[in-house]
Amino acid sequence: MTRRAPADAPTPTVAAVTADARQPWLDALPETLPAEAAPSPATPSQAPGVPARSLDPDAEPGVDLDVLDDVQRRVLWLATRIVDAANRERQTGDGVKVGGHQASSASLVTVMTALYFAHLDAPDRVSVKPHASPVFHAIQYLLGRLDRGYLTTLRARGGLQSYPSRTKDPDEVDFSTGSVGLGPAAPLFAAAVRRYVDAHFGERPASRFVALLGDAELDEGNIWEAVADPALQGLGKVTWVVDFNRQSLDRVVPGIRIDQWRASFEANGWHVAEVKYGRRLQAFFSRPGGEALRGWIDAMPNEQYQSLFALAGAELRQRFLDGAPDGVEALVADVADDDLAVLVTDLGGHDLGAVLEALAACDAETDRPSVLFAYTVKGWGLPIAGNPRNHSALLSGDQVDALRERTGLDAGTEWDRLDPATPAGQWVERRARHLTREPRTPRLEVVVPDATGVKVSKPVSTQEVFGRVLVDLSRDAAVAPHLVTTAPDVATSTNLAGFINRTGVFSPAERRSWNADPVLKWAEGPTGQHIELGISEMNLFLLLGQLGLSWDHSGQPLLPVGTVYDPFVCRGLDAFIYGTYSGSRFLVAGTPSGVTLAPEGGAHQSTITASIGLELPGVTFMEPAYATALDWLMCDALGRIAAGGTDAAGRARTAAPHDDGAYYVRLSTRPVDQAPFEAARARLGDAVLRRQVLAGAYRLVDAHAAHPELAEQNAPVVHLVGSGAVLPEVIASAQELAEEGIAAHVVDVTSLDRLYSAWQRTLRQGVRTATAPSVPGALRTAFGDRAPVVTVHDAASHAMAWVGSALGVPAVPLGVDEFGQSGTVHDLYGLHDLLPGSITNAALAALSL
Ligand SMILES: Cc1ncc(C[n+]2csc(CCOP(=O)(O)OP(=O)(O)O)c2C)c(N)n1
Ligand SMILES: [Mg+2]
Repeated sequence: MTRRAPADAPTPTVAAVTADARQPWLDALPETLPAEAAPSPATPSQAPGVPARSLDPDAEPGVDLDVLDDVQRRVLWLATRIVDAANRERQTGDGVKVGGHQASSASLVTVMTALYFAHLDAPDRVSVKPHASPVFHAIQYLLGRLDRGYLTTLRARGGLQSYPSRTKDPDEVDFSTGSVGLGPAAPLFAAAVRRYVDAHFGERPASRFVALLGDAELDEGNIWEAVADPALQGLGKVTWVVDFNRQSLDRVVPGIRIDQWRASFEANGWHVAEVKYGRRLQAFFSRPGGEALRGWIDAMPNEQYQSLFALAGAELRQRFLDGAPDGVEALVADVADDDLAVLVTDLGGHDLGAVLEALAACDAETDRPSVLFAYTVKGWGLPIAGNPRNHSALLSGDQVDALRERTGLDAGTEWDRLDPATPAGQWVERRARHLTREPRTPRLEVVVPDATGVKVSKPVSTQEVFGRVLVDLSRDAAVAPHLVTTAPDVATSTNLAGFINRTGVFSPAERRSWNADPVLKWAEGPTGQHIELGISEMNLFLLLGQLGLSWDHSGQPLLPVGTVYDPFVCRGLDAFIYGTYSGSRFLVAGTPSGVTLAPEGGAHQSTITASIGLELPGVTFMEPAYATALDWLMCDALGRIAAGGTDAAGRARTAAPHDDGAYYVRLSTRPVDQAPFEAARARLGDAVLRRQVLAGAYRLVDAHAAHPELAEQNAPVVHLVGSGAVLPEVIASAQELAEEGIAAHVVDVTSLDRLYSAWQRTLRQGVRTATAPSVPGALRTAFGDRAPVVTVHDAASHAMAWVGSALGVPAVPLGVDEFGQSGTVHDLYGLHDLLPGSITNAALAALSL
C-alpha cells in the first residue's frame, strides 16, 4: 500500500531528502577507525561513572549497555514504524496527510531509552517533547503498558494522539505536550507543587521531574519566565534534557547558541551540563594533538556541521576541513573517508553510557534545577539523519524494509515485544516492575460547605466578596489546609490580602520579615498557603495547572485558587488552555474586569474574556453580580474540585466535561447594592434560588410581581438579561420601562457558560436524534414568558448575543465592542450604550423587531 497524499503535498519526499544521507546504522559502524579512536577494550559495555549493576533493577539496579543498546534499537524501530504504519497503511479517504515525526523521534531514542530503561524510578515524572510521542508509546508498549493494537493507530480516532496527551492517550502520560515551551515548563511547576505538598502534608517518596525538550523550544518566552521566577528557584529534583539536534522545523538553527543558553540558565541559578561527544570522538581527542579536533568542532557553526550529514567521501572531508585551523587536516589524515563521517557525527546524546553518567551528575545537584544539553542527530539511525528538511520527512517503504531487516525483524515479528528469553527482554520486564506506580485519586475527602454565609449590608463588589469567602473558608478546619492561592504580583490588589494575613506566604524556608505592615502580614515560611509569583500570567496558569494535578504528581489533591487582572487572562491564555487540556482543576478569578475598572483605561479593561471563558472547553465561566451568588458559586466550584471528577464511590464521573474542570469567575471592583438580590431571595427562597444561580440564571426582578398592574393590563413583556457588574443599570432600565407601561423582567445570568452548555446539550440531542430540541430547563425557569430580549454585558456584546436564538425571540445585544479609555463608570457605560436610557431604547427596539 502506498501513502495517500495529494500530488502536491508539501512534505519533502523521502527520496528527495535521503538521496545523499550518510548516517550509518549503529552496528554498521566501520571497524577501521584508527586504533586510538576505537572504543577502549577496558570499557566494553559499561557506562562510565555509572556503577556496574546486575540485571535486577530491584536488587541494587545495574545496567548493561549492550542490553540497553538492544532495547534502543527496538525502540527506534517501533517509533519509526508507528509513524510509518499511520502514513503508508491507513486508508483515510480524505486526502489529508496523516503525518508524524520520525526524525524528531529518532533524535531522542537514546536519551529516552536511558531514562526509562535505566534511570527512572516509579515516582518520577517525565514531560516528553511533542514530536517524540512515538518513542514514548513504543517504550510504553515494550514495558507492557500499551496494547499492541494501538501501535497502528497513531493519529487515528481513539488511537495514539499525535502529541502526548494526559486526557486522550490510552497509556499513562505524565504531562501533555504540543504547544512547544509549555510542556517542558510543566514539570518545573510540578516540582514546585511537590515542594509545597511536602512542606504541608509531609514528605512523600521523592520524585524527579524530568523534561525532554527540543532545542528550538528554548526560543519560547514562557521558558524564560519560568526559569527566572523566584518561586521556582532551588528545585533540585528537576532535570531538563535538551534534545540538542541544532534543527528546528524550518532550518538548521543558525550560528552556535550553546553559550547563550548556558549563560542564561546559569544566570538564573541552574546547573548546566552537556553530553556532547560520543566515545569515539572522546577517544580521538585523547590522541596526541587530538584536542585541536575538539576545538575545531566546537567552533564550527551549526550550518556547516549539519551540512556534513548530506556528504560522503572526499566531499565530506573537504567540507569538514573548510576553515579548519592548521593541524586538523593532518590529524584526521589517517582516518578513512567513510570513517571520518562516522567519527565527526559521533555525538554524546547517542552514547547511552555518557547520557546515564550525565543524568547521574544532574541528580547530584540537589539544590538547583539542572539542564542537560544532549547533543543529538535529528533522524539518528535513519537515512534522513541530519537533513535540514527532515522535520516531517517520512521513510519510504524500501527504507523501512531495510531498517526492519537491520533490526533483525521480519514481517511476522516486526511488532513483537522483546523476546523474554533474551537479556533485553528480561531487563525490560524488570524495569516494568520497577516503574509500577502507586494508585492515586483526584478525590479529596473533604466536605466543602454549600456557602460561607457571607454577610453584607451595604453595596459591595464581587472582588471584595471573593476575598471574604476565602477568608471564611480558611476558618473551616477541614477545608482550610487544602486551600492554596497564587497570583502574579496582584495578590493584594485582587483581595487576597485577608487570606494571606491568615495563612501566610509560602517559602521553602522561614524568611525574615523586614517591614512590619499593620494591614498586611506578609509572613513567609514553609506553612504559608499563598504562592507569590513574579508578574507572569503564563506562570500563574502553569502553576495553577500543576496545583490542580497535584493529586497525580504528588499524591495530594489540593484546592487551588488563583487571581489575575482579567484583561491579562489573555496573556496567560495558552497556559490556561494547556492546564485545562491536561485535565487540571482549579478556580481562577479574573478581577477586576470590564470597563468598571473605569479610571484605569483601555489597557486594563477586558472585553473578550467572557467569550474566552464561555468557549474554553474544560472551563466553567461564571460572572455573578451579588455576594451570595458568588459565595454559592465559589463553594460549589471548590466542592466539585474536591470531588475530583469522581462520584461518591470514587468512580470517574461521566458528567459533561464542560463542567468538570477548572472554574473561572469574572469579577469587578464596582460596589453593587445587594437589595435586589435579597428581594429575589425572599421571593424564591434559598433552595430554589441557589439551584438557579448554580444552573446559570434566575429572574432577579419579576415585572409582574413588582408591578401587578402591568400584568393586569396585559402590558408588552421584554426580558432584560444582564450579567455581572452592569446589573444596576439593567434594574434601573426595567423601572423606566415599567413607567412606560412595559413589563421588563430582569434575568441575572450568573454563568453564561452553563446556560449556553444547557442550550447546546438540548440542541445536540435534537441534531443527533433528529427530533425537535426543547428550550433547556435552566433557560425556561429563568425566562418563563416568551418575550424579546436585550442582553447587557460589560464585555463584548457577542458573548451573550446567542440568548435570543436560544429562546427563539428577537434580541438586541449590548456590550463593549471597542477598546476602552479612562473615565468614570458612568462615562464609560454611556460611551458603550450600557446606561439605563440606552437599555430602555434597546428594549423598545427589541419589541419592534
Ligand atoms: C507554540 C508552538 N509553536 C509552533 C509549533 C510548531 N512546531 C512544532 S515542532 C517545531 C520545531 C521544534 O524544533 P525543536 O524544538 O528543536 O524540536 P526537534 O523536532 O528538532 O526535536 C515547531 C515550530 C508548536 N508545536 N508549538
Ligand atoms: Mg531541534
